[in-house]
Amino acid sequence: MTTRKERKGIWNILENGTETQNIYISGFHPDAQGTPEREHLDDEYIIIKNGQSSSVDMSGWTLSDEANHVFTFPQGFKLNKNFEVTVYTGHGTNTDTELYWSSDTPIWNNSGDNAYLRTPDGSLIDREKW
Ligand SMILES: [Ca+2]
Ligand SMILES: [Ca+2]
Repeated sequence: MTTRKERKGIWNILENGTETQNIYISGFHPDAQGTPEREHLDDEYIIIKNGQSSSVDMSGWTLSDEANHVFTFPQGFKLNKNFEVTVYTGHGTNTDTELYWSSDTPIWNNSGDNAYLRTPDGSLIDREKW
């Protein structure tokens, strides 16, 4: 089951003065179907939405879990306005809307975890807890 949410009017003022609005974790799917889970990591993912009115350059942003496994967004990655990007735990070819952590083991604990979205300077943009 994927849980989705919508948010409006959330503003974050980053330490470098950049204002971001409505960039958030819009969905999460920690429990990949099939066993063992490590062989189905294309079904373990986090979705991030850019709900603001302009694209955002996410070069160097990070997505991390409670155990501090860290995924760094590739240099030059831009998320277009009103688009979502899905970050899969497993391996694959990155596109504008799909990124791959390239992990060989699960990242997101099925029973409970935290997902943190941060800018390169460490500012917390969003946290999703389940
Ligand atoms: Ca999992
Ligand atoms: Ca974890």
